[in-house]
Amino acid sequence: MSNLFHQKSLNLLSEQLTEKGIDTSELISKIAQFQIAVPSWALGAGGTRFGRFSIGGEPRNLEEKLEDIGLLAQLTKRTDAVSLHIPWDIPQDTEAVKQKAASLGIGFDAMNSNTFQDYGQPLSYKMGSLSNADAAVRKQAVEHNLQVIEIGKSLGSKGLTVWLADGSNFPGQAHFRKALQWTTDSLKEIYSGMPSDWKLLLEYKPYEPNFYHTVIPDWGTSGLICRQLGDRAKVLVDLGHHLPNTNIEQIVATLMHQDLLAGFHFNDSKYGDDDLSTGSIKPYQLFLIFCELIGGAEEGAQAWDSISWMIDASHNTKDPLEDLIQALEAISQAYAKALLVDREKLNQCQNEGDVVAAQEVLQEAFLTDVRPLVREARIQSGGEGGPLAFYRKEKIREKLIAKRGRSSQASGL
Ligand code: LRH
Ligand code: MN
Ligand code: MN
Repeated sequence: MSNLFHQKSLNLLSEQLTEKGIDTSELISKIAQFQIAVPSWALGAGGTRFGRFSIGGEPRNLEEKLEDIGLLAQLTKRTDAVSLHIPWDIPQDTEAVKQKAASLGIGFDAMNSNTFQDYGQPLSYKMGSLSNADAAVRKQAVEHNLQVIEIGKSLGSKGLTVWLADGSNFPGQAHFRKALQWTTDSLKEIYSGMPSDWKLLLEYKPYEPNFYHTVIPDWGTSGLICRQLGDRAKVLVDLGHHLPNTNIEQIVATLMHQDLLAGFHFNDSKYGDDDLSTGSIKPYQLFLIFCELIGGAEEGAQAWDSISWMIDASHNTKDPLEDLIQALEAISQAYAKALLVDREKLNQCQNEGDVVAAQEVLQEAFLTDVRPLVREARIQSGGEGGPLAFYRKEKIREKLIAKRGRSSQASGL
């Protein structure tokens, strides 16, 4: 897209928004400030337990993962942090990793522990980790999380994300109440091992890898546990971790109302935990989620800054960097559209029971083409107007393949 075309569309949109009493420059600066962390496991092709097909030029180590995120940051200006996963990303030389990240302008978002795989540790997690009937396995899993906290401390992270695969595949296999209690007790130990300025982000997921019962299947169970841990334990909403048609925006509103929302793992889903690109399936849902977030923050339910933002996706068929560019764009668009909602009018419609007008308010915002605003925010921050076009024009993947090889595989899902 030419610069002239961009300017023309931006001017037209600014005029329309000004007529509605919306300050365009304020919007642009809000969009520009919104930063979303990238997980270390999103940089390679994967996300499947079946065949894995390298895209070529995948990062071979943590330093190269940081380089990829640095590149994304440079092009999009929408990300400034990486979320590391242990043991996939154990830093060999912490100081060197910190320096490398700092030189690229990348910080360390929440750390992720892993007690859902066996990777050479003494006791197996086959029958669960924090919920395991064997106290020795629970102890090992707690200690792993405490080690992850230590690694995170040395890097300057301020959070621990826990996702558990714990559950059972057949009726009778597990004792529901005991499994929940053991999980809660284990998490209490982990929580008390966190520095006082850290938060614990507790994910939930209805099914997979267990298909009969999952110990933390939903936001309610996660919230119940968090309540027993302390104020710094909150619920992490991964968009893909819901049964089809779940009203996620309502979950977000309820969690904010209870000061229990830790943050997001952005992705999209058709059936289940598909880890599809954010906004590729249900962009309207994403917009409605942002409406609740903005409303909740403005009305004082929970501060905007207390919420963590991260992408959690992994693909087998797309160039991961191109996918991340698309995801960052989709998130920015949903946010920008939600900022356009006339909240006062919406409130009035709600109070008066004007259902039709309430829908109009939302549609008016959602159907606005906000791409010129998102593009302008990127340009003003020093990024590329069209990062995807730039990436392709500069043949960045080809350059990465030349440097790292055609069959390199990043550690991850
Ligand atoms: C599994 C999962 C989870 C992440 C973890 C690394 O569903 O995607 O959401 O946090 O893997
Ligand atoms: Mn997740
Ligand atoms: Mn997931």
